[in-house]
Amino acid sequence: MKPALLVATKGWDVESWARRIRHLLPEHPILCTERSGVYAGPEAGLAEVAYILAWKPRQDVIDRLLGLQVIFSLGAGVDHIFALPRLPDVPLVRTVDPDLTARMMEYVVWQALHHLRRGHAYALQQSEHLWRDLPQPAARHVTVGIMGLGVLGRSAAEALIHLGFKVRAWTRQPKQAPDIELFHGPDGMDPFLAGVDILVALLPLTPATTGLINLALLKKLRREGPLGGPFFINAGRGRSHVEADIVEALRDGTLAGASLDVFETEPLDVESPLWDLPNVVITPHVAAVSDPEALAGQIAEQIRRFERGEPLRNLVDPRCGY
Ligand code: NDP
Ligand code: OXD
Repeated sequence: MKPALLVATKGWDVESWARRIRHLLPEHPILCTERSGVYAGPEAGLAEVAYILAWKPRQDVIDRLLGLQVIFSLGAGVDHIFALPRLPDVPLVRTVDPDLTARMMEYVVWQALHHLRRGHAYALQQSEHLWRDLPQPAARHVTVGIMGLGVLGRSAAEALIHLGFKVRAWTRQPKQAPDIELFHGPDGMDPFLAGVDILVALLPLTPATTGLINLALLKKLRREGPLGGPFFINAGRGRSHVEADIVEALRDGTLAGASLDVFETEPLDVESPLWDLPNVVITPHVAAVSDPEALAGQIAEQIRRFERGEPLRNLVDPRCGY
C-alpha cells in the first residue's frame, strides 16, 4: 500500500480535489478534512499520511501528521503555510502551473485594458444613455510597473508588451528580461515608481512585503502620465497593501483608480468604503483560481517523482518565504 495523502483545504471544495487525486493516484489512500479545515475522520489514518495538499491548513491537523514527508501548497502563494506557528521540517512545494499562470495573465490584462480604455467612465455614460467619446491614450504611451517578476509577473509582462504597453518591473534580486526595464531592491524602488502609470502588485506575502504599498509609496507614482493619474492593481496578497491608505489615495486623487482582487481581510468587510469608491474594481480573490482539474495532475506527477527518488520541482526556499 502506498503512503496516504491528506487533502486539507479551508473554504475550498475539498471533495473535488480528493476526487481528482483519487483518480490519478488510485493506490494512495486519500483522506480529507471538512470544508472548515477540521479533520474529523479516523485518527489512525493520519499516522499514515506522507503528503498534505493544503490551502490554509489548521495547525492542529499539521501537528497530528507525524509521518509527513512533503507539504504541497494548492496555491502559488505559501504565506498560508508560513502563517502557522509550527511547521515540520519537510519540503514545501508550491503550485506553478500553466492554467493558473494563464488565468493571472488574463486578469492583469483585463484590468490594465479596463483602465486604459476608460471602462468605468464608459459604463457610467452607458447608464446615462450618453454617446460621448473620451480621450484615449495609446498603450505604447502607458507604462505598467509590475512589482514581482516571478512566474506570474513575467507572464503578465509578456502579454502586456504584446499589447504595446511599456513594461518595467521591480524585484528583490537583479534579473534579466528583454523588453522590460528592470529595477530591484530598496534602492531601485523610487526610480521604478517614478515612471509607472499602472502599478501591478504580484508579490508574495513575506515580512518584507507586508504593508509595503502604502500612501507614501503610491505618491511616488508618475502623476503627469497619459492616463491623468496612476492606477493600482493588486492580485498578489492584500496584506502587502495598506487598505486605509488606498482608500485615502483614491479619495485625494493620488490614485485615479484601482483593481483589487486581494484584501487585508477576506472576505472584504461589507462596510469597507472600497466597495463604493468610483473607479474601483473589486473581485473576490479570483484572479487565478486553483482548478483541481488542471492542477491535480501536476501534483500527482510530483508525488510519483518523489517516490521514484527524483527531485521535487517548485520547492519553496523557507529563508525567502516564497
Ligand atoms: P514567484 O515566487 O514566482 O515570484 C515572486 C516575485 O516577487 C519574484 O520576482 C520576487 O523577486 C518578487 N519579490 C518577492 N519578495 C520581494 C521583495 N521583498 N522585494 C521585491 N520583490 C520581491 O511568485 P508567483 O509569480 O508565482 O506568484 C506571486 C504571488 O501571487 C503569490 O505569492 C501569491 O501570493 C499571488 N497569487 C495570487 C492569486 C490570486 O488569485 N489573486 C493566485 C496566485 C498567486 P525575485 O525574482 O528577485 O525573487
Ligand atoms: C494562490 C492564490 O496563491 O490563489 O494561488 O491566491
